[in-house]
Amino acid sequence: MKIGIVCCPTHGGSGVVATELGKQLAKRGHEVHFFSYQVPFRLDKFYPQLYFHEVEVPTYPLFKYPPYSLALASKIAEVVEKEKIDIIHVHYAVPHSVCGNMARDMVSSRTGNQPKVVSTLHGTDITLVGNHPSFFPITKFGMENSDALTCVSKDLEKETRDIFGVRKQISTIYNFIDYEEYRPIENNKDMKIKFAPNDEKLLIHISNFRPVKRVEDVIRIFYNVQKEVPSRLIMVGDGSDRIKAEQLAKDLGITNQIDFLGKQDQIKSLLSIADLLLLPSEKESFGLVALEAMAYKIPVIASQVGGIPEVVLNNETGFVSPLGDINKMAKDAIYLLKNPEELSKFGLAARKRVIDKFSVEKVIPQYEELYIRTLKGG
Ligand code: GMT
Repeated sequence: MKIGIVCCPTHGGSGVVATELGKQLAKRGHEVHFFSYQVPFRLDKFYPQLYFHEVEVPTYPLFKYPPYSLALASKIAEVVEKEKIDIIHVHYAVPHSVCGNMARDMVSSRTGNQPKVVSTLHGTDITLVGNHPSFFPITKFGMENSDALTCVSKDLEKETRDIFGVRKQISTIYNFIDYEEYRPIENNKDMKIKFAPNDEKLLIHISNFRPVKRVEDVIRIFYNVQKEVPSRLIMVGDGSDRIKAEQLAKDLGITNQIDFLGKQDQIKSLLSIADLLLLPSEKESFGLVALEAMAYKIPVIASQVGGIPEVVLNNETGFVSPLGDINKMAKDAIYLLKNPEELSKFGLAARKRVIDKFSVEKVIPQYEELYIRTLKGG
């Protein structure tokens, strides 16, 4: 098949999933065309069968806000017509669903060909951005006029129905990971020593540091943990709440035990040395970072929100707790860190769960089947 993929190119789960999907589809012999305003950061080398189309947005003094969505729709239509693309697969509903619809309708009115639009909803496009009154009607329109809709968890599927009253079929297709690529590195001592010179336990948090990630909870959990277990914390990412997290660490007197690394393209080597992932988010439709950690045999301490319990099995691959229950999260973390056998049992179960349920082999065929069904009009 010839597949167009539209996504956000920056750090963030939806762009990562879209890019990894494109790479896997190309590996399986499909021709894949990416559309965005810059090369997605995970398209880090040359892949045969894979093309990138940059969307250029001209500025003009009349426009306070350059119309990216129009430029995107035009670019998709131009390339879809020229390359005879079958499927336009957009990731993140805002503004991509409606751009995909516009492009499809432009191609169809010019050529009579009818490419199909698949929209994958990722989370904040439904729960935070898309349901803002400014975007609600167009997000709903974009979804209802897509030829197929997918969500990354059952919980997000329910939220989409509850918030938008979407009645058409929605398929839940879970996020996935190439577990061969994300595999624990034994003996990564040189790396570990940089962060834990005295062989302390290492906790890690990776996110965009937006309010929804509750990074101050991460610091508070760690504060309780380090009182009981010699440990250090690695904070990866950047965003509006980083400053609050840094200030809190200072107020609690634990700055020396925390490394704020900022945004990192390569998280694999960091995951390979961590013992636990902290993910106390307020909302999380899936929690891709939990999957990445679990592939590295890292148990996850998370809040029981959104799609997280579909990924992290409580008391098996980690612990999920009521939102904001810092004391319980710290207690669970301490329990695992003080019991090496439990820690490694949870770690093994975590990687097994990734292989059993969220592997490339399990998930990519679900997208291929959906494309085929959609092309047949089903
Ligand atoms: O919140 C983020 O980390 C970014 C956001 C995005 O759209 O890039 O992530 C959303 O999509 C990811 C990939 O499907 C999910 O794993 C995240 O859980 C989801 N974020 C939220 O729902 C808050």
